[in-house]
Amino acid sequence: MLMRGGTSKGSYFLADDLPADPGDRDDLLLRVMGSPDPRQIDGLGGAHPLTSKVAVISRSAGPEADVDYLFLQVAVDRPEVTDRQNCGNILAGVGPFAVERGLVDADDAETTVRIRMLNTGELAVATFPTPGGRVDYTGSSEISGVPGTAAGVVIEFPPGAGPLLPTGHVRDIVAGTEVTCVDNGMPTVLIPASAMGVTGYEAPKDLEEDVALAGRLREIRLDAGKLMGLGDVDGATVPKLSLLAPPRDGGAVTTRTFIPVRCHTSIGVLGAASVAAGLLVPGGVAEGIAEPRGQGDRVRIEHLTGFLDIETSVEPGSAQTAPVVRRTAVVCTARKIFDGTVFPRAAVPPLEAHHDPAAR
Ligand code: NQM
Repeated sequence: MLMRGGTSKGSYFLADDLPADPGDRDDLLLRVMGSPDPRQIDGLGGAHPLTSKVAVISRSAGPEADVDYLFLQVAVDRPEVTDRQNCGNILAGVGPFAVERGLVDADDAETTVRIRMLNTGELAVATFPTPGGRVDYTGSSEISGVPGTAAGVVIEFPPGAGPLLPTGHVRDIVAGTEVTCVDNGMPTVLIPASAMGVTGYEAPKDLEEDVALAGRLREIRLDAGKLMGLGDVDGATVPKLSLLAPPRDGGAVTTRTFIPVRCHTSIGVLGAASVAAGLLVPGGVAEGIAEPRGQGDRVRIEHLTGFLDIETSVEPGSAQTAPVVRRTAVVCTARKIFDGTVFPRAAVPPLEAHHDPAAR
């Protein structure tokens, strides 16, 4: 099933319909999506990391969840499929897909699905309308970056087990730049845009074409990845890098987020949850840039195409104790676009002719 999840688009599969061996599965998914090819012309992928995504869903093995969700990022220009990151946007379609495929019985008005996110081991709880026991994708919820309105999918994230500040510090100096490394569902490095010599209000294209900026961001990512306990992140899609600038439209902060090479046209759900929590930690690099207080638990993250509201609260910690996230929630939307049979192409062509690092 092809679905829009939030501001991303992906192919959703039942785990049983894919090969059990991860190597065989990934080979099939590359051919399904049309990778490697900067245009993904011969597959379902949309030639951008945000539209080259896969969800693999099954009944949950454990009692604390209804379904298990594995997110796979299919690289656009390289023959690579990775489970090293989660995706909160594609997550928005998981509950509706589980009902559509009969993995979960729908209730009469709305249905709540408990989802084990296999990439991180964390749980998410999604609630969405199912009048008469069928998923209704229509509604009045609007999210920036998606035209029109749709049914809201309310997603609650119970507090995760990992530390909010994976380096143990509220600030670190990486590659000569002061940053805050944070993880509220997505490992993310917060960087003042001004420290990179940009305003933070630029269009993605202008930022992506800045070769000096790309070099500095790469250095920061490699060093921060080690400090965050992620090991060698060369070629990995995490950590994400969020450039921060003062808000311009009544929100808490403006962001431009690198995922990690292409610049996001909005922001990922878990990326935004991490930025929001990072703004609330006293002493972080967002101080003096962001204005996160004053709207209850709502932290409005501005981005290129609008904003994303994250509900989150953080217990600040003390000299002896680390800051802890109390709760995180978001309203997202999703839509079934197509349900049918995909015909994967035969074989992946030679790499060299298709290598375009900018398409990652
Ligand atoms: O952070 C893009 C997206 C994402 C991830 C990315 C996401 C999240 O917008 O939860 O949703 O950061 O690669 O789909």
